[in-house]
Amino acid sequence: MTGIYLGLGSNLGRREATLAAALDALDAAGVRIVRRSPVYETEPVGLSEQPWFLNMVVEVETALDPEALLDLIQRVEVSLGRTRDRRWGPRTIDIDLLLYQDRIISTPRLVVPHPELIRRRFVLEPLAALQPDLVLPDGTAIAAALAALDPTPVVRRVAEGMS
Ligand code: A4P
Ligand code: MG
Repeated sequence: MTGIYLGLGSNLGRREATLAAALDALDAAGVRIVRRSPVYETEPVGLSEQPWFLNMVVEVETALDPEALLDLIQRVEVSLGRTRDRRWGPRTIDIDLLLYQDRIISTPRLVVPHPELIRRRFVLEPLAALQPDLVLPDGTAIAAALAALDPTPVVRRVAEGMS
């Protein structure tokens, strides 16, 4: 158990292939993918007039500190064609650093745990699928956070090989 979790999302282009390419790129850079959640198809949160996302969460092992891991994540996003235009808008790939063990970080460019994590079913469902008994550094049990969320926006598991 490494306790470092990344959230991945894609809603443009070949979404499933992009998620796979992101994991390959992380692995090639020395970030070992220890476990991966199922892939979920999710209704867009924030800006609703955009395609549905594929989302997943992975647990990784790395010697990189949180800032260096964020640098790498951003390089991988750029290498996969991510352009930053509209906040919450459509993107080929978005990779968020959700949790770095029990670290609490708040700098201008990095906030961990990811501040939206607790409010987002598209993150909590895959995270809970990987680690149902996970407790955040502030003591919040993610199972309880998930149970408290509205059923919408919709999150549904993608059948293996069907996307
Ligand atoms: N940043 C700070 N903390 C972190 C962190 N823990 N992980 C900073 C990653 N980045 C972090 O992010 C903006 C800045 O956040 C970065 O420069 C970094 O220094 P970004 O990826 O460039 O921009 P963004 O993703 O458009 O904005 P933001 O606020 O990160 O949006 P979110 O929260 O990522 O939301 N609906 C569904 N169904 N599925 C989705 O995946 N994603 C979003 C994007 C909206 N709606 C969605 C989904
Ligand atoms: Mg982001």
